[in-house]
Amino acid sequence: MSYNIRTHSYVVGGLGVTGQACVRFLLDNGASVKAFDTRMLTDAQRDAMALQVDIASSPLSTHYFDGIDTLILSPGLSPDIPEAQLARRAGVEVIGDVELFARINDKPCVGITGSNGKTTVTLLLTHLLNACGVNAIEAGNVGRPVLETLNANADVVVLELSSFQLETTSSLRLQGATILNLSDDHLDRHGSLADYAKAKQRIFMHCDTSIVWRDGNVAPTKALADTIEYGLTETDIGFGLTGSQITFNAEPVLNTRDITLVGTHNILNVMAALGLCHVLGVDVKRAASAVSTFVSAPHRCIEIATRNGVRYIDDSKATNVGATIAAIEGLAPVVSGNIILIAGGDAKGADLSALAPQLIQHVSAVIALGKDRDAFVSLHPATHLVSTMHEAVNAASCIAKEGDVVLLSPACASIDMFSNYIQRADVFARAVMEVVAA
Ligand code: UMA
Ligand code: ADP
Repeated sequence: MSYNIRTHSYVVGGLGVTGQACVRFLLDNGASVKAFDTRMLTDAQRDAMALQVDIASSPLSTHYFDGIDTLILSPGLSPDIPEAQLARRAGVEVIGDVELFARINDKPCVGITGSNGKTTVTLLLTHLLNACGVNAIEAGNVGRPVLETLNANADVVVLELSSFQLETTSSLRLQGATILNLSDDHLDRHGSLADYAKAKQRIFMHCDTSIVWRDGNVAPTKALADTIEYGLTETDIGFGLTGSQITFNAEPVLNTRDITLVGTHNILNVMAALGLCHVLGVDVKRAASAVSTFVSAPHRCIEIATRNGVRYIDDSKATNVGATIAAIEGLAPVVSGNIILIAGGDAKGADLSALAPQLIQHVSAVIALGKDRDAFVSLHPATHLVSTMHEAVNAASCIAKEGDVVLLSPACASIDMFSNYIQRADVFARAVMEVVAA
């Protein structure tokens, strides 16, 4: 370990999953550390964390950063918050946990970012590598804090990286990396799509091979040693699609019938994961043979019930416009009736009008709820405004006929009405079960 933690003194900003992992790691390695959370923590929360450090709340004293070398900021805290500005004025460097990981880690890593599909590709790639005998572990935005992989028994670390994490990372070496796609998201934090894209591009700063969607808007803006392209058209180079056959350098590797995930976006996800397998020296055909045994993470276009020929689909993880477009386009070709969409929530500053073409072409009615529900009224003539998820499910089931799909794919975050997308999905599922049982 050439970067010596013991000789540095740290402040950890934010005490969620990331912050707690940082404090534990730094203490375990003999560093000097204290922490702050800009929200007022209760004694019970402090006790639950069981962290043996001094924890401050906002506002921090003017001299809080005296004698400190490094502020490790949790991804949910913007580098522009007053506490980070105070640190910078005191000459303290501001980094994230992924940067600290990058300075210490010696395992091969690959990185995955994008507006949508990160978790799917991260988990799929980890599954494929393990199926091929490579001991891989997933970490990052997917949920496991990256520092927890440093002592893990693994040959490869598969990193899901959010724009928040990339913003505070500058020396991460990656054998391969991909920006899967880019659509409006987190604009309330980044300000503009251009700045959001700039944060995502940081994944390629020290990367050997990029995996690039041929028809996307996400190629690296800097030259890399190597690139593998993929897309849904026929090609002799990289990944392509000939009929239902996925090819790699013109060789058939997988029939799309063997992909259990719904929608064409998931064919792209499979190609991206196979591209990263190739970068890691794993035979693509062998990896492809394990795709059929991958089980998707919940709340991503999963059918949860059927009643009178109406299918109810939970895509609560669709927290932005790009994901909802993918769900509608993926389902439209396989739905015999209409799609009735339940959507709305906190649009995070995004322009929802990008949804209009898919709504008009493929959706018979929109049931809108949440903070930004009114934005749907101008996008579809049959928009019904409701106040609760139960009302939404009841309204949708009254409209639905045999062959239709009731799709929860909100295009918005859930935090205006629920604690997270999982709770939103749970409330949806409960309401659906009531309708199904009635
Ligand atoms: N806090 C403050 N001030 C604030 C906001 C938060 O002090 O203004 C404190 C909260 O009181 C809390 C802590 O910060 O104690 C929460 O920190 P955090 O928001 O960074 O969340 P973590 O629990 O550390 O989880 C983070 C990621 N969360 C975010 O980026 C918002 C998790 O991604 C990730 O799984 C985890 O690190 C492990 O790496 C979640 C996420 O929503 C899934 N990511 C976004 C997304 O996918 O769209 C980017
Ligand atoms: P992320 O981790 O980037 O949020 P997930 O894999 O959790 O991505 O999927 C989030 C949402 O995006 C789900 O609704 C899913 O159906 C959709 N999705 C998955 N892959 C893609 C893709 N390649 N393009 C567009 N939407 C996608």
